[in-house]
Formats: sequence, C-alpha cells, structure tokens
Amino acid sequence: MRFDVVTLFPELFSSFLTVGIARRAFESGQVDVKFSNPRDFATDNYRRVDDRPYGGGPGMVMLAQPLEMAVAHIRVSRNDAAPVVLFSPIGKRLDEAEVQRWSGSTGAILVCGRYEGIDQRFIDSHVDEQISLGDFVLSGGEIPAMALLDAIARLQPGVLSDSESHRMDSFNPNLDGLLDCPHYTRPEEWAGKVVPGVLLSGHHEHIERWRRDQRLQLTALHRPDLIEAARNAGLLTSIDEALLRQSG
Ligand code: 9D3
Repeated sequence: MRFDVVTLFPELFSSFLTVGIARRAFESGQVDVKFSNPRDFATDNYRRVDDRPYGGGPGMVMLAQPLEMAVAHIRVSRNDAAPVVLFSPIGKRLDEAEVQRWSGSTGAILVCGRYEGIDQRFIDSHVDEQISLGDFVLSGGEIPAMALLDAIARLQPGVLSDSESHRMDSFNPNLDGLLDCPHYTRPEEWAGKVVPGVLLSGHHEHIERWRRDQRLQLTALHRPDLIEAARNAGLLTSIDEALLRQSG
C-alpha cells in the first residue's frame, strides 16, 4: 500500500514516521509513504506556491499549477489510478469505517492544503474526495494526513502486539460501538484514590460484567447516539438493556 503525500512541509512527518507503534508499518514498507513538495514544481524565480485571492479578502490561496505538477509527477512513478484525497474542512468526517476501507486499499495521493485554501480549479480537475477531521480549524491538512496514516498503520497485520490484536478481534470497539471502560494500574492507592475492588478480586466473570456495565454507563452519559446505534444494530443484549435501565 502506497500513500503519496503532497505537502509544503514534509518535515512535519519525520518524527511521526519514526516513533511509536505505527512506525513498524512505515519502516517495513507495509504502508509506504512518499512525499512530494509543490514548492519543487514552482515555475517562477521566487518558487511561488501561493498568491492573493481573486475578489480580494484575507490570506493567500495555493496555486493550482504546482499542485497539478506534483500529482502528475506522482502518477508517473505509481502505475495505478490512485484516488486523489484532499484534506479539507468541507470534507466528509473521518471515522473508523473509512479507515478500514482505506486499510484494504492500494493507497492514495493525499493532498495537504495550507493558507486560506486551494484554487478551486485544481480541486475540480483532480480531487476525487475530501476528508475532514471535524468541525474545528487547523492550519493545514498535514495533521489530518498523519491521523489517517496512523489509523491505517494500526490496522496492518503485525503492527499491534498479539494481545492488542486479540483485543481488537474479541472486543472490537467498533463491533458494538460502545466507548472504552476506565483503566487502572499500580499502585492500588494513589492520591487517596483506590482502584475499584472488583478489578483486584481475580474473579474474571465479575470483572467482565463490571467493564461491560462501565462501558454502557459511560456511553449512555457521553455518547447517547452510540447507544442508539448499537441498539439499532442489535448489539445490545437483554442484560445490557437491564444494566442501562438500572443506572440510566
Ligand atoms: C479560518 C479560515 N477558514 C474560514 C474563514 C477557512 C479555512 C482554511 C483553511 C479553515 C481551515 C483551513 C486549514 N484546514 C485544513 O486544511 C483542514 C482541516 C481543518 O481545519 N479542520 C478539520 N479537518 C481538516 S482537514 C484539513
């Protein structure tokens, strides 16, 4: 799987690609990430990649030409019809279902915008889809590109530890769509607060029941929409429903 990232700031990605869990997928080439800088395709003496917006207004707009040339150069070196993805606040919000779709693909050309935006003619001519991280304002598409690549890398075989992968298989949060339960580690007492007794009991059935109940209560409190979705997908048992009625 290969992702070509079009960015004015490839250096933002260097520690991301070489540190942490996802690094394994990048260093093994399972998720091959290449960079292309529109600045290298700027044609004028000043290597301009932006200019003032027609019609006036604040900020600068990325030129279509260097972006098109970057994409054309990428197309020569990869012999497939990889889709061009633009990270943009007007895009479809990224979720785990989309990440799963990408993790089974052969990759894409990821375009990161900067400044006020990108000349619309580049978008109309070359962009196949737009992805957003949500309704808040970032300075550009690089962090969203890293978010997508990180989420994809985690799903590659051998990237998560055996126990993490097993947890994904058996308790995949997306299988029932509930939020995670609280976690505790040593010491048993910290800042006058103790670990819930059930977690020290060694009674695995009680622990699992407690965790399921915590997940249900937390989800009902913070994300009632996810309870409704799990219910509609037939993922809540009658025991789950009883637990929700008890403390809900
Ligand atoms: C504050 C300026 N905005 C309207 C007046 C327009 C705007 C332009 C460029 C807002 C954000 C950006 C840069 N953002 C991204 O490139 C971006 C983004 C984001 O800001 N939020 C969530 N997801 C994404 S994906 C790409």
